[in-house]
Parts: sequence; C-alpha cells; structure tokens
Amino acid sequence: MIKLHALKYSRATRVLWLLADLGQPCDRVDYDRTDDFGAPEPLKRVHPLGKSPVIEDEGRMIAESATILRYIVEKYGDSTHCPPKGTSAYWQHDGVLDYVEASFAEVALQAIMPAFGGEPVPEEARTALGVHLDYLTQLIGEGSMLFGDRAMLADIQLSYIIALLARFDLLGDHPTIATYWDTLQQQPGYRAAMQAVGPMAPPAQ
Ligand SMILES: N[C@@H](CCC(=O)N[C@@H](CS)C(=O)NCC(=O)O)C(=O)O
Repeated sequence: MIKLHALKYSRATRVLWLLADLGQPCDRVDYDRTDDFGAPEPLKRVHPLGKSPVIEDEGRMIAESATILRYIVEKYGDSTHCPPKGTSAYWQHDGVLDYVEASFAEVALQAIMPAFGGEPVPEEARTALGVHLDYLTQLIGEGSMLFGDRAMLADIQLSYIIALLARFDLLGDHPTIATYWDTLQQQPGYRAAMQAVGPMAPPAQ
C-alpha cells in the first residue's frame, strides 16, 4: 500500500483525492504545520526540503504532486483521469498538469502570500494573477472543468491553488473560475479527501 506523507493544509490532498477516486486506501502519515506555517522536523527527515506530498511505494520515494499523480494512474492502470494516450488532448492535458506548479503556482502565491499575512495584495500581483485566471477561463470554455465534465489530473492538481485563491477572495472578478471552484468542491474524490484531512486552505486567522 502507498504510504503518503501528508502535511496539514497542503498539496497532499491532491493525492488523497485521486486515491479516493480509484477506491485505493493509503497508509497516511500526518504532519502538523509549525507556528510559522512551515514543515515540522519529522517531515524534513523524509524530504530534504521538508515538502509534502511525498509517497513511498515498493521501495521508491517520490516527491512532486504531478509526478505522484502520474505514478498512481500508471500503478493502478487508470484511464479515466487523462484523455486517451496518443491523442492531442492527452498532451494538452499533460501540459496543463505541469503548468499548475511550473507556471501558475508562483504567480498565484505572489497574491496569496500577502493576503495570508493580512497585507494588501500588490496591484502587480493582482494583474499577473488576472492574466492566468483569464487563461484558465479560456481553457474551461463551455465545459464545467478543464477537459469537459469529468475531473482529470489537471483539475485535481489545480484545486489546491484555486482553494487558496477562493479562501482569500482572489477569484472575485473571474466568475467562470468561481463556478469551477464550486464544481470541484462537488466532486466525490474532493469530498472524501476533505473528510479525511480537512480543507486545503487554512481557516480564517
Ligand atoms: N511542487 C511541489 C510543492 C510542494 C510544496 O511546496 N508543498 C508545501 C505544502 S502545500 C510544503 O510542503 N510546504 C512546507 C514548507 O515548505 O515548509 C508539489 O507540487 O508537490
């Protein structure tokens, strides 16, 4: 069984969502946040950077949530969380899956971090975020999620950042993304993950 190192209020929820969708249990090791919202020492002994999620499986230690999601799909032979292999949609989806951490997260966090600290969000950060939310609005198009009406790995990956943006009222002028967030919260895997570890975003201070 996969062992999941899960930090409170973290991207580890993505892994729990996918495992719930696949009906697969995991051996979860929970870590509380430190007072300054960082990783505690025991997690730093698992991952040199103290990052979560990390999984252990069959003697492998795997970090980075996109890689972990791909690994789980491969391990369980799942074909329902990506478009069919060999299609253009498959590669488009794979690109969006990587886009979330490689490009979007950093821009979103420039707005989220000041809001989390009770500071005003700089205008440049709001503007940069708006460009990405416009891009995501285009990707969603007429569907309810990124690739139609079924949650794919890219939706699961995106959910963490969208949860933080919603928590700090940073989706206000992007109604399609706000509706998308409502849709994500209705997904059974999301609900199961919430039930297991609580919300991705921290509660109001
Ligand atoms: N790119 C990594 C990011 C991992 C990451 O930054 N995780 C956060 C929690 S959401 C963390 O472990 N923070 C604790 C710390 O940096 O001290 C991924 O997608 O898994």
